[in-house]
Amino acid sequence: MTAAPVLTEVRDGYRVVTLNRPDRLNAFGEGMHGALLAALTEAEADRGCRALILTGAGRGFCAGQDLSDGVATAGQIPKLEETIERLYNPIVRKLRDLPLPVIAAVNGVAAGAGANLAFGCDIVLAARSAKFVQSFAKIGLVPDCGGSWLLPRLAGRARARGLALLAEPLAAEQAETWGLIWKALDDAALMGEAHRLAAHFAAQPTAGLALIKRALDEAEVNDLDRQLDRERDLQGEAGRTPDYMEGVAAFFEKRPPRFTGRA
Ligand code: T3D
Repeated sequence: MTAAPVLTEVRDGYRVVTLNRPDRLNAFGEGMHGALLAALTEAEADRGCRALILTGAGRGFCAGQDLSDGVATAGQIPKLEETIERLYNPIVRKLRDLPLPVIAAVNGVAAGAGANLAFGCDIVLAARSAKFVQSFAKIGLVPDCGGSWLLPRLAGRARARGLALLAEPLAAEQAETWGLIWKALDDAALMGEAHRLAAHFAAQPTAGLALIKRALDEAEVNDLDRQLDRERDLQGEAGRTPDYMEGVAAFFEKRPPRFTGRA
């Protein structure tokens, strides 16, 4: 029996989604794109799920597309645009739209689509031994999974071009120094910190956090005037959540807040 390509563990208030093809460094093979999208969609539908950890089984996080899938077989003309539209883009859009914080726990190498999948998460933690590789240039492809959009915004023009054109591995610590990820951690500390953050988020005002995500995403394309309008509207929405009332009440009553999250 073949193992499920994606595993989901339901914890108290959050979920852990694990890419599970360790013998291929969790490269995206047959069935894995759909399984990941389904895991994210199920997390979204579960109102008790208030944070998500995305990680990889074994020594890698994700090596991008499985290159042994036969698509590049001599004599065939691949239509990669179809794969991207059908398999990758829905995952990237779903990750962006999830109304809860997504923590990438990058346990090992993240290459190609795997690197950009990680960069698309809200909080990126990486083991010190992990590295990020924009492998695309090595095989004549273009950064996908949102990479061409994310890289210049995360790293700036010069570093984005260096990373994408040279396809050299970027060590986790360098990625932290350059602002591509939140934190590089000792390998043994990675999952503990990911669970600590997820448990923290599971007790926070989730609807408000989702509005923060939306505000920051929209700011990437808005000018200041448009963004001020959006802040007005999003703040209006946030102010109508029960968690806003609870947060203010807890402040004045000098007690910890009891947020209901996605209620
Ligand atoms: O095709 C489309 O649909 C378009 C979409 C494209 C999206 C993309 O992601 S394109 C980019 C695809 N990914 C790559 O090009 C990365 C290829 N892998 C590597 O460069 C290296 O494996 C790593 C830098 C990721 C890690 O190197 P290392 O030395 O730590 O491990 P390794 O020995 O190279 O790999 C271990 C095993 O995993 C090995 O198998 P083996 O020899 O033990 O049987 C290797 O072949 C396999 N593996 C690693 N990456 C892939 C893979 N098998 C299939 N596809 C992979 N992407």
